[in-house]
Amino acid sequence: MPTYKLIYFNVTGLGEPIRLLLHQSGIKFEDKRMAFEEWPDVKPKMPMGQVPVLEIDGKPHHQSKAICRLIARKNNLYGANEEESYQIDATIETIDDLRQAISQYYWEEDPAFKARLKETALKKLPVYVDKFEEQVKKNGGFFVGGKLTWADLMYTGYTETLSAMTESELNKDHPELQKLVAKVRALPNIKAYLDKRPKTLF
Ligand SMILES: N[C@@H](CCC(=O)N[C@@H](CS)C(=O)NCC(=O)O)C(=O)O
Repeated sequence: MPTYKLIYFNVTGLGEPIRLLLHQSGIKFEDKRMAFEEWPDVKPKMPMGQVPVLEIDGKPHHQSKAICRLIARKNNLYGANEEESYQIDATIETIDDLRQAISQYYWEEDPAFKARLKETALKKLPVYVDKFEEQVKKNGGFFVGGKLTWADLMYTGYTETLSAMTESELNKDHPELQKLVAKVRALPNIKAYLDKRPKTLF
């Protein structure tokens, strides 16, 4: 059995979809949650100076979505055929476009630029969430193919981060998305993790 160690900060962010995928797949892993003060020492040791990084038998794997794909492919969470995998990829990239728009304004320090980025992101947000709602409704309560895939896990993982960053409930007035997230959070392995997960800012 390979050993797994996920290195990230003590937040949900880009690490959470990986944590959800590992838990859902029944893979035991060390969930290393660095304090921000540890980062200057760790950064030079990471492949591209960033996290999350998943070490598998000590070998570092970087880029969160590439890590998710690796786990999803091995654990039947990446669609039944190439077309479904494409649908999952397209969904993931769209969800991530929204995350990036929100995260860019959240972390921006220049007040004027932050306000411009925020305006753009908050215009995008309802359009995207409406589309996601339609997609889940059309696909039997999941993003793709009427069954659980890593798109559902990623969206669930990002829901907390994006709600915290925008200081609003991401899925407010979107019952299909609320049901999807509740369903994912109730999966036995995921629920067991969420019940004992450290409380964090986001
Ligand atoms: N595209 C990369 C982005 C990684 C990234 O931006 N990581 C941030 C934390 S969320 C980071 O390491 N920040 C610290 C730094 O760049 O020094 C991924 O998805 O893994």
